Amino acid sequence: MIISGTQLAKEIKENVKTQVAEAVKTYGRPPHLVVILVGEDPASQSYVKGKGKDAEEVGFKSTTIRKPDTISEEELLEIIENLNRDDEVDGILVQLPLPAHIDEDKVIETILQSKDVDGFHPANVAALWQKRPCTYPCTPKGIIKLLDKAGVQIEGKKAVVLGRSNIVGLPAAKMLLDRNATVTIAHSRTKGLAKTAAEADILVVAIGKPKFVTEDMVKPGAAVIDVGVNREPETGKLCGDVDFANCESKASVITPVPGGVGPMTRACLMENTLECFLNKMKKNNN
Ligand code: L34
Repeated sequence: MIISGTQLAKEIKENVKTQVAEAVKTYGRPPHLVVILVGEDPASQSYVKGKGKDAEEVGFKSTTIRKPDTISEEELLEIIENLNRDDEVDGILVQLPLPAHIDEDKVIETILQSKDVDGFHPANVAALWQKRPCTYPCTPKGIIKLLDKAGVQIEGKKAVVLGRSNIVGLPAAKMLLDRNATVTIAHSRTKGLAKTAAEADILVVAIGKPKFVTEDMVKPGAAVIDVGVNREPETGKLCGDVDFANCESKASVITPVPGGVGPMTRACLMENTLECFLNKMKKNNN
C-alpha cells in the first residue's frame, strides 16, 4: 500500500481551514505566518513557495521575506527581532540551510519560542526530549501522522531511523520512542547498516542519498517512510532516499516521493502556526 501524503495533508489542511474560519470570528483576524528565505537555492525556493501556497489555502495571512545571500547575520537577526515584537505576527520560519557566513543556531535561538512554528528553538527541543508540552517539528510530526493514517502499530515495534539530523532523524526517533517503539538510530557510518535496516518493522529514511535504500534493506512487511527529497542525477526528476520501485513490493506500506512526507511537513506547519496563534490569543484573553 502506498500512503499518500498529499491526500492526508489535504485532510489536515481542511481541518485547519475550518478552525481558521472560527478563529477569525472569535479573534477578528487569521493567523499570520512569516517565512524568511535567504538566497536563491531552487529547492528552498520550491519548498517556501509550497508553504506560502498552503498558508493561503487554509486562510492564513502569509508573508514571504526574500533576502539575497549577501545579507549579514546582523541584518537577518534584526528582521527576526522586529517580527518577534510584532503582535500581529504569529509564526516565524527561517528556511534552512542558510549561507555559511550566518550562524544557524544563533538565528534559531533568536526566534521567539512562542513563534517558533518549526519547533527548532532550543527550549522547544528540550521540551520535546523531556516530554513537556512543545511544538512538534513538522517533518517528524508528519511521519507519525502518516504511520497512524496507514494503521501501522508503533507500540512494541522495532523502528530504525536512518539519519540523525536535528530537523528529522533525532526528533523522529524521540517521537517513535514516546509511542513505545524500540528505536535504533543509524547513520551513514553505522557498520552493517543494511542488516540493521532489514530488522526494522518501521524504517524511517532521512539520510539524504538518492535511492540509498534497496530491497535487501527492507524487512518483508515493513512500513517504509521516505523523508528524502533528491534529484536524480541523470534525469533531474525528484526521487527519495528509498529506491521505490525496488522496495515497494517488499514493504507493507511505503511513502512516495514526491507526494509523501513533503506535503505532510507543510500541512504540519499549518497546524503548528494555528496552534501558536491560538495559544497567544488564549493567553491574551486571560
Ligand atoms: N526552517 N527549514 C526549515 N523548516 C523546514 O521544515 C525545512 N524543511 C526541510 C529543509 N529546510 C527547512 C522543509 O520545509 C525540508 N523541507 C521540505 C518541505 C516541503 C517539501 C520538501 C521538503 C515538499 O513540499 N516536497 C514535495 C515536492 C516539492 C518539489 O517539487 O520540489 C514532495 O512532494 O515531496
